[in-house]
Amino acid sequence: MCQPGESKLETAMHVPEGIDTQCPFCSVQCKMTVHAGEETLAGVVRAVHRAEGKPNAASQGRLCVKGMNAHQHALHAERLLRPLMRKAGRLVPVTWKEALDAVADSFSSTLSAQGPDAIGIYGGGSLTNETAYLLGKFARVAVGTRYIDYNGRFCMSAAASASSKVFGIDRGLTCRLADIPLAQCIVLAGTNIAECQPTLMPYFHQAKENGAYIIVIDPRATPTAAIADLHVQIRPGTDATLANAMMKVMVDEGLVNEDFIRKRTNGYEQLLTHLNRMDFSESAARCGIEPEVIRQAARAFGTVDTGIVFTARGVEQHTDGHMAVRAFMNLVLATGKIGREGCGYGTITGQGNGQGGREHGQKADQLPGYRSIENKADRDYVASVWGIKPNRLPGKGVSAYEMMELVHQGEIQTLFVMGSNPVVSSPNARMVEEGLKKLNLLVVADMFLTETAQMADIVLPVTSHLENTGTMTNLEGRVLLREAARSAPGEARDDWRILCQIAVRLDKVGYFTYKDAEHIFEELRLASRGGLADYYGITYTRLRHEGGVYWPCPSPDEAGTDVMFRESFALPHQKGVFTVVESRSAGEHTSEDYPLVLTNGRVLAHYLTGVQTRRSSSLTAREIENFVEIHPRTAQRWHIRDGEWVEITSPRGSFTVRSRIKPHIREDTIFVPMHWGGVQNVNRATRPDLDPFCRMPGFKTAAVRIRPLHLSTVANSADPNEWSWL
Ligand SMILES: Nc1nc2c(c(=O)[nH]1)N[C@H]1C(S)=C(S)[C@@H](COP(=O)(O)OP(=O)(O)OC[C@H]3O[C@@H](n4cnc5c(=O)[nH]c(N)nc54)[C@H](O)[C@@H]3O)O[C@H]1N2
Ligand SMILES: Nc1nc2c(c(=O)[nH]1)N[C@H]1C(S)=C(S)[C@@H](COP(=O)(O)OP(=O)(O)OC[C@H]3O[C@@H](n4cnc5c(=O)[nH]c(N)nc54)[C@H](O)[C@@H]3O)O[C@H]1N2
Ligand code: SF4
Ligand SMILES: [Mo]
Repeated sequence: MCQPGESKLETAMHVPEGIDTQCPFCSVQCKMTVHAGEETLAGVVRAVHRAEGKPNAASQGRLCVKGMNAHQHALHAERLLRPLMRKAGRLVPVTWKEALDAVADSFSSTLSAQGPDAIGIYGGGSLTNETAYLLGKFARVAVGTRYIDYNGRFCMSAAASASSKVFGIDRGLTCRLADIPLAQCIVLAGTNIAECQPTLMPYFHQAKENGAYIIVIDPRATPTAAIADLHVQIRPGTDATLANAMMKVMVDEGLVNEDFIRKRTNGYEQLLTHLNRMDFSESAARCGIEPEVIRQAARAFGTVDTGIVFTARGVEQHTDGHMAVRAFMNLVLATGKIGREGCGYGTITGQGNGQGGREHGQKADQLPGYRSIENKADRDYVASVWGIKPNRLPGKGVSAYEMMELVHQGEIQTLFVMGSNPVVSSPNARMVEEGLKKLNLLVVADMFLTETAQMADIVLPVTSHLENTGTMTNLEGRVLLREAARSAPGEARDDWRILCQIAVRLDKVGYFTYKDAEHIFEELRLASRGGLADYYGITYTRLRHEGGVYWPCPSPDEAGTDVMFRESFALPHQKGVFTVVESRSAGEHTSEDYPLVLTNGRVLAHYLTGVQTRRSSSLTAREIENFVEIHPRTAQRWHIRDGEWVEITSPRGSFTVRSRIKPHIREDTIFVPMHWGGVQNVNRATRPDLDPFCRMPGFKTAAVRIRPLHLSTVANSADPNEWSWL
């Protein structure tokens, strides 16, 4: 946005020639060089930039369309260049001093009137490790609140908690990307890699060339399913049942690895008892899949020597996400496909630093290095690194959505959001919006005036991926250094500096004195030392020299761990743990009023709530508005024509999108992307129910009804809001 008093010239943004950077979007973290140039169109000279992939271990030099255009949003004229403060109802530019003083004054008065737990801190998986670490320290030391959580709760909490329980440690992939071509069978469950991590596809193509059998489990025939040998078109919310049914076939047909089970695992007997009681045909019916298809999948995975199971949000974003992931982990343990080349389990992590962001203290129950805030030894250690008494560390808080509930209930009165747009990305978005309106103070640190920032009292402009330095940990657990490649536009500041400057005003200067991001990383190394996610052996010098280092890396002399669990698992008994998982559906029950299952996810060209990608002309041109994918027979049944506007309603609320009739989705299911806010926001209809183990919301199923918004329907409607989109 061109802010009042600024000329267009001041906001024009360029990059110096040939800058090296890293894509800010997904968890692959592709490296690239952005070249600056000029183009003359109709006699007008304008700046053009071109991104070129740089060789690196994960994407091997490839870029997808989002990466190729990632500089566009960073150079966009709507970048926030000055702090904004609400005065007489409007957000107006102010100096940093005024903005930060106001934040600190308000924090101080809330601290003395209501105490620290009236302040909530809400982080994100796009933040660097350094910022995520500092945000955790800021919450606990500068503010003293128990309430900190982050958007990764919506993203990977199910798989993260499952990995911790089953293997004892949570790293996205337990193997390397290089193991994919070595696998003879690959299960891709609820993961649409072709659109969400496109530069990884060649690993799977290579596996296929080597003869691998690929199973894709998805209610839709996605571009990823296009490479499948077997597409299991599952009814949403029934993955746990499916994995159990596959497990039963493997047991019944003797496809398990008895030796591995005996030596390396616990709990197999209980699992057998459970499977004996299970009705296979009933399970297949629940999943909406032919029994023979399940047998085929089980045999394909059970009869080969090497194989990998991958899950992502399709399996994980359910109220049984934690258990569904554990049911898939059973398959890996039972066949001994972990801890060696071409084998493993992996959750395809989502955001650029989805992995690192969950390791160093942004989570309600967590301290750096994946330490627990409830464990005495962990508290003592981190308190000693931070130079405080352990009893000054607050206890465990609540999950991201529960924080929004506390906001709504008035218990949290101040919210500080750094790197997230929860008004769009939270389930039951209407409740979140209502809650935020009640706050005494909402502070948002972002590059853009997001839907959440528009509601804020104070907006703090931050640097983009082109302008700040820090480390990001990709889906493989490989730590990568991304260095600032150009100076900050306008008055935008690095996130970590903003945190330090507020901490100083809260009289905590002694704990927040850093000269640069590396200085914070040096402290993070120490704070993580000896923890599960041990970064002690990693330094900026090494990262510059080696390109990236896997964690855990306990010493500067060690290479870092590529394939995990070769000898033992990270639990006290060193064994992997089988899980007895109930076979039931996690979906919301459909009814006469709400007869369809709504699931949701992503498209290739947009990223999350679209704040960044909708500001990229090349990306937004590919998808300009939201839509619903609906099967031709379902469309016919509900009188919907292709390309017309429809209203989708759940017990929580309604949203409006354009129809896209496609035969590649199940007839009982509709699919809507998550990248748009306002009336097109799918989260107006998603449900707030949480997984009891990890507090992941059940995003991926909601019972809904759909109706076309023909002109006549609208004309007859009593609700004037329905006219607004016309
Ligand atoms: N283009 C693009 N790429 C992205 C992102 C983005 O926004 N856009 N976001 C990044 C982030 S943060 C994340 S978390 C990842 C997400 O990556 P994914 O998890 O791969 O993405 P989704 O589209 O949410 O869900 C994957 C698939 O799950 C299917 N699905 C829905 N319900 C079910 C179910 O009940 N069971 C099964 N088995 N499948 C189901 C959907 O049809 C969808 O194809 O992508 C990252 N990469
Ligand atoms: N229905 C439905 N809802 C979902 C999902 C789904 O599949 N279905 N997926 C969930 C998942 S997996 C995720 S990860 C969440 C994500 O949801 P959000 O957390 O809302 O993610 P973004 O839209 O990426 O918002 C991140 C914001 O951070 C800003 N930003 C980027 N980099 C930086 C930085 O370095 N510093 C600061 N301060 N800001 C920065 C961006 O401009 C953007 O405004 O959505 C969840 N919501
Ligand atoms: S979006 Fe992901 S796959 Fe695409 S360039 Fe960026 S990091 Fe690479
Ligand atoms: Mo995510």
